[in-house]
Amino acid sequence: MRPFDLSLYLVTDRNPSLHFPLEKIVEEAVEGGVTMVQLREKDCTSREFYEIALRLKRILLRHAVPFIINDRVDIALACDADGLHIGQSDLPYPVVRTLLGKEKIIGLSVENVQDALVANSYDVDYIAFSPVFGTPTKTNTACPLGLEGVREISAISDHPGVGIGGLHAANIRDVLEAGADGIAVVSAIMSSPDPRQSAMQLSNLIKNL
Ligand code: TZP
Ligand code: MG
Repeated sequence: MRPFDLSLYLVTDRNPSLHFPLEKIVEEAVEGGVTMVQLREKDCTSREFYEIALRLKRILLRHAVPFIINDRVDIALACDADGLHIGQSDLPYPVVRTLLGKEKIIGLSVENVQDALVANSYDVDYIAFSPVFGTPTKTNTACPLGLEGVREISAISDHPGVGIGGLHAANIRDVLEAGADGIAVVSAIMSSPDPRQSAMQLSNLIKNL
């Protein structure tokens, strides 16, 4: 399996990317210090998803940053991504592992302690605490875990975990101190007028904790 570093994880969304094309944001973000990228597309055709995936994969290979697909096992296989991220209503983890094989990185979102206990019975590569805080970027989420939820889940989880949902420069320290191993962001980088600078600021905060 490709080694991976959860510390600053960019999850893409073209909707809040007000300023630049996706490829430019991703490239600048990795130059600014993003350690992992997940392509998350909810409103496009399979063909478009696949073509975007191939373009991002090329960029991320040059930067040696792992490339993860959200939800779609078929797209992950078709573009030979480094891994897949699934949630609680996607295909079950054991099915996804069988389809992708043991060399791929698989992440699983957990929404509560029960999900995390189930994840302990799986060889998932990481979990996501989802969501840590409420966020306009994704409104159909479970009830936000808050810092207390991150603390509770990281205390019982056997897997490394990344926080997602409403995270930005002013609150990432709290989330890491609550037990997360990394920070996943959408709008803090996708909506930034300077994605490289925003990634650098987050990266420096994380490194200097
Ligand atoms: N999953 C849980 S919250 C979320 C996803 C994809 C969106 C996070 O977006 P933002 O802009 O970083 O709050
Ligand atoms: Mg999903």
